[in-house]
Amino acid sequence: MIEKSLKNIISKKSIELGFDKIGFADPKEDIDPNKYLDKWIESKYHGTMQWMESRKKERADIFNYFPEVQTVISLAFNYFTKRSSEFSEDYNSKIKFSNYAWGEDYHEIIKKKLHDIKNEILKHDPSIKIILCVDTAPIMEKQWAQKAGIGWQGKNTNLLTKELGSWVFLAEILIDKRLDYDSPFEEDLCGSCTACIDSCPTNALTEYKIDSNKCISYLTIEYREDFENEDLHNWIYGCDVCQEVCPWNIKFEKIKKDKHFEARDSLINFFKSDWENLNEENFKSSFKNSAVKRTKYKGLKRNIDSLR
Ligand code: B12
Ligand code: SF4
Ligand code: SF4
Repeated sequence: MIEKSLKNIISKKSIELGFDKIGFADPKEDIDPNKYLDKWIESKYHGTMQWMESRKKERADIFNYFPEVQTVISLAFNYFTKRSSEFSEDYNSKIKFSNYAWGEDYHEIIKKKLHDIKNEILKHDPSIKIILCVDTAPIMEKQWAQKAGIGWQGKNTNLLTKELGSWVFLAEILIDKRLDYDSPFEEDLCGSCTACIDSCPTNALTEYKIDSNKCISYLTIEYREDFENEDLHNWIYGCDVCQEVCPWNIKFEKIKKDKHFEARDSLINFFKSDWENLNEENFKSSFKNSAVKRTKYKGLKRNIDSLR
């Protein structure tokens, strides 16, 4: 039986919590008919991200992750407050720091919001089984967002929305209850544009495909070894180039009024003073509750030291 009122309850709560888009997908949708995930891993495009390989079966088939799932609820949260290039210009700095990581760790902020929606669902029906996902769960979030009607996957491989461009975090609520499904987003609105591919400083992109080994985001955040001769093009954490050049972002990006995602004071201070003064102690205090913890002090220092 399709439950009618719960979809409205969830949608209403998500808007109240600041989510910008929501959609409901059928888990039986085939998210990767051409087996691109297998091909991507066979090509070693995941680099040293072993976790992409080890949980491949779950990523490719959501029923291997949550066998009882009946609805995939996909959510998008706009985090855009400013462009990294403008932020650097403000401080006359050549250093660039990806805008998704300026404020609080989105994993924690978004997860809290998902918990609030979960409580609302349980108030309605305490028997519903629920799994909350944001980034780290072994599911393909962009593909589910497309199936839920939120947007399309562009040539830079990010999920783009018509209303806000690609500056959105994705999250999901998986439930063992059948709700009304939305239609997938079927259009590809990239058209003949290739701006992201042409602008990627390391040629990490071919159409709809990324080689992580070449991607600055991967190198600065996920790659743990010492660098040999990598050129980070002044990025010390993440990279926004393929999003900054995208015409959909240029036209539709909207500033989100959310203090959690604005640049934290310590980051502003580093830009005002000098990144070379970063030490283990001020790293710990400055990046508390920040996604930047992922690189640890050693990683961020390596990135800074490798700038040319
Ligand atoms: C691994 C990973 C990375 C890796 C690999 C990136 C990637 N594109 O996969 C690295 C470390 C490089 C990375 C970087 C970034 N990431 Co990341 N990442 C992930 C993660 C954990 C898994 C993604 C995944 O499954 N990749 C596997 C490959 C196979 O997937 P895919 O690229 O989507 O592949 C599809 C297409 O390429 C297509 N395809 C492949 N070949 C071909 C050929 C043809 C002809 C066609 C038509 C299609 C096609 O089919 C594939 C399968 O559907 C997700 C979270 C999650 N659980 O989903 C976040 C996620 C994708 N990342 C995110 C973000 C924000 C970023 C960065 C913007 C951060 C930054 N500013 O530095 C960059 C963007 C770099 C980029 N251009 O993609 C967001 C993206 C939000 C959005 N709007 O899309 C996510 C969803 C996290 C979140 N919860 O918000 N990331
Ligand atoms: S994040 Fe930067 S390096 Fe990675 S694909 Fe986009 S432009 Fe290229
Ligand atoms: S820059 Fe152009 S090709 Fe790349 S994602 Fe945006 S619209 Fe698509």
